[in-house]
Amino acid sequence: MQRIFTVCATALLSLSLAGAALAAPTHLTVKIASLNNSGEHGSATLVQSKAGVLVTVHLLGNKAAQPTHIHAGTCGNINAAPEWPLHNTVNGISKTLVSGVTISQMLASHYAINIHKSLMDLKDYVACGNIKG
Ligand SMILES: [Cu+2]
Repeated sequence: MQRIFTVCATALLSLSLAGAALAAPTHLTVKIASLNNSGEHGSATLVQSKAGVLVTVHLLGNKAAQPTHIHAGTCGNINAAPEWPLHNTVNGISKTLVSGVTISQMLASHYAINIHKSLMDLKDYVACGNIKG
């Protein structure tokens, strides 16, 4: 009886480990909301590959180059220092491969995609989106 229980428990553990591996997200969409009445908003897609996470930001209302980063924290409580730099958003698009990280790792903590008004006005935020599952 004891032996049967042990075998079943091992099988269950294996199943749940396999489930966790399958559940690792390969795609994620992040909603990006306007900040400070900028009128700029949109979304970002995160796609996992072996090389890292391909982050593509689509921002309506953006024209000139705007610094874009992933910061630790949330849009309401963000760490001012960028965690991962992304390419500037220009003509509504920023596309960057963030290497050496997984979507799961990003989701395990709080991170946000943050867009700044300009290089001269880095402290002015125009749009932000929380990376969450
Ligand atoms: Cu930033």
